[in-house]
Amino acid sequence: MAGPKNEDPGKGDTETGTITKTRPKTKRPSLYRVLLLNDDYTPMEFVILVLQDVFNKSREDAMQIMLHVHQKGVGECGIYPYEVAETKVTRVMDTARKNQHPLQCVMEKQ
Ligand code: TYC
Repeated sequence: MAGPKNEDPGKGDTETGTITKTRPKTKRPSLYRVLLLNDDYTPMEFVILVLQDVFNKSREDAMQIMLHVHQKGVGECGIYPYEVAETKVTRVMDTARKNQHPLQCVMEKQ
């Protein structure tokens, strides 16, 4: 065959064909769902106030979430980065214990 081969037409000597993409080295925080569990003893009004105070819900949203938990057994209060979720769970559990209610709040990785 006559003449030099051109295996990579249109590209210069330094082009390897490898695509490298630079990314900012930021990690997205994992998110956690904060859940409220139903029980037979915690007053509905207490749950509504907790949802307003800890989760910044409107009275209407708090009422809906409380009723959902009351009927279904469990319900979502919000989704947050780990430390925010942990703080909210602690606030709920602390205020429930201080008021001698058995209300339970848990978090789970989303
Ligand atoms: N089931 C409770 C009652 O009838 C109300 C309640 C709702 C309790 C939601 C806990 O997470 C809860 N008083």
